[in-house]
Amino acid sequence: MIKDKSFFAEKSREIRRLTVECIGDLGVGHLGGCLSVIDVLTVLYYSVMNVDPKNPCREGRDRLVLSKGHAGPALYSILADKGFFPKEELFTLNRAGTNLPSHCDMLRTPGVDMTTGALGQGFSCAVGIAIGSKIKKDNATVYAVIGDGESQEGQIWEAAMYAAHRRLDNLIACTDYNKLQIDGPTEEINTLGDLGAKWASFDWFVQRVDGHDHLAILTAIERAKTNSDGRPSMIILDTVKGKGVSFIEEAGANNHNMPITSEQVQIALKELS
Ligand SMILES: Cc1ncc(C[n+]2csc(CCOP(=O)(O)OP(=O)(O)O)c2C)c(N)n1
Ligand SMILES: [Mg+2]
Repeated sequence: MIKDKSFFAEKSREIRRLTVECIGDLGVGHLGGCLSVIDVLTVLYYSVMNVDPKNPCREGRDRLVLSKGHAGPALYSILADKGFFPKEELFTLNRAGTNLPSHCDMLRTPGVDMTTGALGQGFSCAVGIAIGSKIKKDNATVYAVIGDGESQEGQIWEAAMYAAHRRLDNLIACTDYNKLQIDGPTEEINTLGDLGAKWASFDWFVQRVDGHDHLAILTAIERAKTNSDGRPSMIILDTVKGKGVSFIEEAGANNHNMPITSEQVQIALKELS
C-alpha cells in the first residue's frame, strides 16, 4: 500500500491536469465537482483498491460507485492513467460515439463499476453491490462517493438506513463536502445541518477529514476497515469545489458546469505544473 505524501501530491496534480485538458478540449464541463474529488479518488485507485486494468470485470474486485456521476472525467483520467484504456480516448469526452460520456456509464467505459448521474441512485446501487458481495463472500470492499448537494436526495437516506440494517461493514462511503451545489451554497439551498450527526444517527461509523489531505484520507479508510464495529462507514471530506486552480475555485457555484477557453486551460495547466 502506497503511503507516500509526495507520490499522492504529484499523482493528483497529474490527474487534475488530464481532467482540465480533456474538459478544456471540449470547452465545457463539471470542472468544480471533478477537481474537488480527485484527491480521494487518487488515494483509492493508487493505494487502496484491488483492481486490475487488464481484467476490469474480475469477480471479487473492489468497486467504486461515483454516485456524483457528473464527475466522470476525473474518474476517466485516473482509469486512463492506470491503463484501463488509452489516454488519447480522454479527448473523445462527451462527443458522439464516445466511450466516455460526461456522466459515468458502466456499459461503455472499462473500469467504471456503476452507471450514475441521476443523483441519489448510485449510492443505492453501492448498497446493493455491498449486499451482493456479502452473499458471495468475495471479500470486496465497495466505495461510494456522493455529493453534498446529492445528500439532499431522499434516496440517499433510504439506502443509508438499509445499509446499517444489513451491517454492511464492507461499504465505505465518502461525502464530497465542498459546500456548493448547482444553484449555490448547500447551506442556503437546503442545509445539511450537522451532517456527521445525521449519518451517526443512521448507525454509520462516521469520520471527518480534510478531503485534500491524502494521508488523512488513507488513515480514515484504514480505520473504516478495522474500527467500524460492523457498521457501514461514512467519511466526510471537507473539500473545495474546483480545488487546485484558482480561477475555477474563485468562480464558486459558477464552476459547476463551466465553460473554459483554451487560454484558461493554459493558465490552469501552468498552475498545476
Ligand atoms: C436526480 C437529479 N437531479 C438533478 C440533477 C442535476 N444535477 C447534476 S449535478 C447537480 C448538483 C449536485 O451537487 P453536489 O452533489 O454538491 O455536487 P458537486 O458539488 O460535487 O458537483 C445537479 C442538481 C441530477 N443529475 N440528478
Ligand atoms: Mg457539492
